Amino acid sequence: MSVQEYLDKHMLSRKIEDAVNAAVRAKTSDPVLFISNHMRKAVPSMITKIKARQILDSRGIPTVEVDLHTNKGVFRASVPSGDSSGTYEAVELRDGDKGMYLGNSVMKAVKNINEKISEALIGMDPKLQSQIDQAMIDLDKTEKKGELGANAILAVSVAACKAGAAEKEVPLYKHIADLSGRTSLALPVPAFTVLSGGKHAVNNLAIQEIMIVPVGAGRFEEALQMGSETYHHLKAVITEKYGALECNVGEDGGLAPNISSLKEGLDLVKEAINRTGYNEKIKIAIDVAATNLCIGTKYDLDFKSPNKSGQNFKSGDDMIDMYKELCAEYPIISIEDPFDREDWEHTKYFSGLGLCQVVGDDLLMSNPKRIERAIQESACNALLLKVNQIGTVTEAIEVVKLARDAHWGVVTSNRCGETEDTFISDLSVGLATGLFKAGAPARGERVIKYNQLLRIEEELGDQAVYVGEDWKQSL
Ligand code: 2PG
Ligand code: MG
Repeated sequence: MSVQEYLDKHMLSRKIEDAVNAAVRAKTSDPVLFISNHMRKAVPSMITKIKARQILDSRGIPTVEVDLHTNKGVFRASVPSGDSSGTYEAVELRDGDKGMYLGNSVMKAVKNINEKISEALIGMDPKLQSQIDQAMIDLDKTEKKGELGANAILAVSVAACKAGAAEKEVPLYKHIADLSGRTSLALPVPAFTVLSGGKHAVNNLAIQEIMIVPVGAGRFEEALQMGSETYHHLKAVITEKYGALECNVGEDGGLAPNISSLKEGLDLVKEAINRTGYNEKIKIAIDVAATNLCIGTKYDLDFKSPNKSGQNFKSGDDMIDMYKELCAEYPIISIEDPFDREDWEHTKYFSGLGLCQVVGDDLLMSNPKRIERAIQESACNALLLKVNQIGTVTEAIEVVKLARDAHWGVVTSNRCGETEDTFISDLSVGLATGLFKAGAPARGERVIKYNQLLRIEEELGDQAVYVGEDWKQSL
């Protein structure tokens, strides 16, 4: 659109004249400020430009970043990426040209934003999140966003959400709460990954994450302190037991000593918690990511060992026995993906035992159809929300509603490949999800999300509510 067309479309020449006359009538001492304030109200809110680029994520792998311009400013968003991906997940568009970033570049997704998506969204009101998201879904026309790329669509969706908040002059978490029809906000309980294994770390531990969950903290700030102190105590415990060389970290910042059993890891974490003195206030959560261990109908707890002996294969029933024992011995409150994503029977059975919260990550892939099935079959009782598996802010809000209507818990999650974006922190507060996992309380791309929650808690002041012991069924 040319400048003249833009002015004509919004009758701006006339509005500028009105603003000048109003300034003269008001005898203002600062006519420029007066006229610009006047015009800000007169000019309809709209997206004026969208510019995407390729940046690197925390693993050094390309991802998409976008700058979305409106009359209020420039709003930036970037998208994460993870190890787990599956048939039901929205498509992450990668170029596949082995000569560029080993096939991982995302220039097609960038081009889709700079051309097709820009053309469709320029002129739209950034406050109208669902219309913006729908416009991209319509443009894509595929079920899993494979045409434009969910990485392209999500970057724009998140940037638009930030622009919408600015347009309304409210904090992002408040705008998100409004979009979902909520009035109450809550600071989630963080689940800090302190020990890493699985595909996230180079050690023999098959299980992906052992997390500490400070449910007994009074405020988020206190929870963060508990997380950080436990992490550092754990480093000391590992150093004493195995030597400092065992203190390398995994992709999400969790410590990654070369242990091979879950029990060994849990003992280390238990010892670290004991040293903090917080004891009962800190519980434990696990992400088994069992799809990665599954071979046929068996689970290989040695799946990373170079000399696989086949001695450590477990059946689904053996896994259930193992979880039963661990839940009796350690303060485990939540287990994520205890079985393969297609092993509905064992997941369902284990969930029915009611030993702890059972979270569906790879099981659900944040996909509404999978979630509906899991609700119907009572296969699990919590959703792991990964926004990039679904692809738009609107759809993320919808799946959280689905989970909440079923009285499930919700865990807002990061990905192993993260960026400097803190959107999920605001999302978690706006949707009052009970738990929030963003990796270790260390490493920039992880702490940036926890630090944002600190700021939100400070900003909310007396109004801040830390979910604490109510983590399971947040407000
Ligand atoms: C998970 C996530 C985050 P990834 O399994 O919960 O830890 O991992 O991003 O590799 O899917
Ligand atoms: Mg997981």
